[in-house]
Amino acid sequence: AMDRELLMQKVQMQMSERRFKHVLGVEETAIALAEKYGASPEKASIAALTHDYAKERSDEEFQLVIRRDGFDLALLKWNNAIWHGIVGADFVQRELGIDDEEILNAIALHTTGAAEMSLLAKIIYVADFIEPGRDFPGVNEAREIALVNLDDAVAYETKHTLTYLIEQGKPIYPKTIETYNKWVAKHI
Ligand code: DGI
Ligand code: FE
Ligand code: FE
Ligand code: FE
Repeated sequence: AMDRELLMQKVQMQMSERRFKHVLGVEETAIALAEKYGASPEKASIAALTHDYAKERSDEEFQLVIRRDGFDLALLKWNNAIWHGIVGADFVQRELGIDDEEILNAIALHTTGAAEMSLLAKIIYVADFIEPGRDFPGVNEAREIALVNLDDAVAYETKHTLTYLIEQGKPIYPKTIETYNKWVAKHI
């Protein structure tokens, strides 16, 4: 397997300095959460370093890969926000040779979450939201919750993101709604 230094170089080459700084913030946060909640810090590091690997690829490249690699063609109606995680995991596997299914799944789910999430997937989802470079109303509350209960942090982030998307009149990807129903909505 590739060492961390080489992986960092390969990731850095794919993105702006600003985004790379975000990635390093997600890594630092994900390792801390892994240590706190009993996940592998090595896997947290790899998943964090690669979670936005494909974010600066063109729409045309995503569309080509969705058709070529057998993704659900309903994805073609969406955009980079949704593609860079779900389809981005495929770029990480093919171009970086990362085959760990738990890491690939955490990358795939990092934007939308899911009803079923591994500990590592929750860590990457939350670390992406609270890394030190993030600055938005509510981020400090999210950071405090993440120190206490990871599932509560998943719920807080999901509600915050969905509320923001709805306020902006954005379309909601079905998996985002599944995440809301599982982690936020009260049982009937
Ligand atoms: O890649 P990052 O900026 O670090 O963060 P991210 O991958 O969590 O989110 C990328 C964008 O995706 C962010 O602007 C919020 C947006 N997003 C998340 N869920 C949905 C969504 N956009 C739409 N339209 N629908 C969703 O369900
Ligand atoms: Fe992302
Ligand atoms: Fe996120
Ligand atoms: Fe990110």
